Amino acid sequence: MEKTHRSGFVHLLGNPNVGKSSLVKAFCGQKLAIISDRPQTTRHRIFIIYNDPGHQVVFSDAPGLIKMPQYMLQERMNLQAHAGLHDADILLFCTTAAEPVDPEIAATLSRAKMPVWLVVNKADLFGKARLAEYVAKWAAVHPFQKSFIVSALTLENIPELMSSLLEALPEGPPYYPKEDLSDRHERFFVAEIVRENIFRLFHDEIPYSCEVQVQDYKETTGKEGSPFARIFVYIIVERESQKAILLGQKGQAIKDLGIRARQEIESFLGHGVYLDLQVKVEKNWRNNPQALKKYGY
Ligand SMILES: Nc1nc2c(ncn2[C@@H]2O[C@H](COP(=O)(O)OP(=O)(O)OP(=O)(O)O)[C@@H](O)[C@H]2O)c(=O)[nH]1
Ligand SMILES: [Mg+2]
Repeated sequence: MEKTHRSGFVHLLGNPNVGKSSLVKAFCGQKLAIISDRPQTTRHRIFIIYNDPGHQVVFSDAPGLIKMPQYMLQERMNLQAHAGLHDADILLFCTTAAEPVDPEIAATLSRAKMPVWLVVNKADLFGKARLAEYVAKWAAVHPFQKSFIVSALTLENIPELMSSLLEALPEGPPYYPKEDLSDRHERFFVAEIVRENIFRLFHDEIPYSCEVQVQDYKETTGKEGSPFARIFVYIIVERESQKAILLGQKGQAIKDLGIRARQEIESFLGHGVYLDLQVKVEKNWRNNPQALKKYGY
């Protein structure tokens, strides 16, 4: 008799910066979604797929909830954050003990049709008593089916949460080919790696004003016939002053960005890369519906 196979969608909902993308990395044992120490890093909902012989979990990583959107891009990000409320098998409400217990979020959770689990992340940063108290506060406003106190950093309780997920998923065939790691292609992750490095190298509003688009991606062969890619990327900013900051004095800033991003793209793809970065100004793109559509928001 054939062994049972379980599969399903697990959506991560929560405030910005609580560690949703880091949790997906911890669940899957490898990093695909970008992570930074600043809020609003994730902009698109993406599926990251965990596979083992008996299971397929499609994790839906999404932007954090933005309470008062300041521009249209943030409104689109909120739509992405909520999208999993319609189609997930299990909803993980992700938070940390530093986040307020928010009645607005509790109301959102109460509308979810699927089981909702509480995941209190960054346990490494808080004492046991404070964590227990925090879980009790949330339990008083929402009847979570299960609660976990975890750390995506130290992996505390991550195996326990993961095995509970595997057990809870419905029986069924895989949704994606078992070798797939994501619903997104390499081009998407290449652009994300550039954006992640913009978060690391630039401050204030700069990372929030940038959109990164792969313009051309040519797979060729390098020396001795090894695979090689020539990748041309546009970084779109809203103003000339932002372009000047990205370029830096004598182009030094963009050069540093290019070196770091190329190294990471090479290790992601597993082969050599030529990376060309160009900065373009598209005034007010974050509030322009056509631009947002063009950039996939
Ligand atoms: N100490 C500690 N830091 C963590 C933990 N999990 C994530 N972080 C850090 O928290 C920051 C935010 O992590 P992300 O995974 O980007 O958070 P996110 O919820 O995906 O953020 P957005 O995409 O902006 O909504 C990063 O600096 C992570 O390294 C944890 O368990 N402990
Ligand atoms: Mg994220």
